[in-house]
Amino acid sequence: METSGSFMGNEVKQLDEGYQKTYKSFDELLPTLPRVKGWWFDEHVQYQGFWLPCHCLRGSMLIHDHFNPRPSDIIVATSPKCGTTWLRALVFSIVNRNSYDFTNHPLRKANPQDLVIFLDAHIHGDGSTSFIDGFPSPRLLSTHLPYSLFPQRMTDDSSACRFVYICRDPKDVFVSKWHFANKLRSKELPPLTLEEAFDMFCQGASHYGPFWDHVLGYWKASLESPKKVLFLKYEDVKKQPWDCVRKVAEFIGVPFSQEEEEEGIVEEIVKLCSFENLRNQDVNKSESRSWVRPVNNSAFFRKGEVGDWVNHLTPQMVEKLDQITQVKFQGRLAD
Ligand code: PAP
Repeated sequence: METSGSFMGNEVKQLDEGYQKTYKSFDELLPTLPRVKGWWFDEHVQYQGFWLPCHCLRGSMLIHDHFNPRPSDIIVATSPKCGTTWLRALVFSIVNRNSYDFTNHPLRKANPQDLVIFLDAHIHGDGSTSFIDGFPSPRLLSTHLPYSLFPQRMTDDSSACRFVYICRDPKDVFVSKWHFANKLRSKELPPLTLEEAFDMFCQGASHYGPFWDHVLGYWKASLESPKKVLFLKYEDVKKQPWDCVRKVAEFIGVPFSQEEEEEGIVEEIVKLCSFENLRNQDVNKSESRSWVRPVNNSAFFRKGEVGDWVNHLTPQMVEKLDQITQVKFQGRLAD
């Protein structure tokens, strides 16, 4: 992975002074940070309490220094494997419900990951984030960055850009992440064992981990600034997807009208974005991938169930994870 003074092999000298300053800070900071082995191709470095892949630290610094938020921005956020694919699909179809016919919808032709771009890694070939400035409003973006790493101009109540966050039972997150890691891992490496991954997850050394601190950051923000951060749980969305769709629409300022309710638009959106429907679209069965997303589209649709951990974790693992969760959350996320 390139770091010093270049991006994707291109010199960043043509970028303006502000960008060059950020690249310089990144280059100087990187060797000083604690490191652990990544779950697939990269190392993770510890930055302000969180373990980030190196290229996502660079993304975070570029966003911090150069991203121009708009009041209409909607940022879909998770700790990895909590379900942005689903949430991206839901938010995209809620916002664009008047633009597309449900039978010929973009979600039938593109993976949700390509319709709502991943902010942390999606940097233009010249090394800048300025192309995002050209997106039409409302911009739908996605991130795994912890809330505390966003600049104040994005988290201030007055800045008005909004975050929709989804969390999930850490036992299911861990199992999902372990499967995903083994799909992404280079064939030259031995598979990541469940035990090895479990130890890293418990120690917080996983993508954007510790998982619990990530969740708590957004959860606290949602209490302090309920108009800025909407906090959802995967399990609740599974149980009552219609309620969630209405809640998200209201939160982002586009509630469903009486007429839309009567026409069954909420049900259409839930059906369109369901696991079974998305997984069965040709585009999501394909091997299509990109450099931002070096894994087949199909890898984002594994089981889509609540509680699959029972099929993978030993009673000792369950006890340990539950104990960590209890200590970290102290019942704070209970309904
Ligand atoms: P991330 O973007 O937050 O990293 P993502 O990759 O979307 O998360 O999460 C993947 C999980 O969401 C997978 O869970 P699993 O491994 O337990 O199966 C994936 O199957 C599930 N998922 C993807 N799409 C949907 C959907 N439409 N409804 C429910 N679950 C979904």
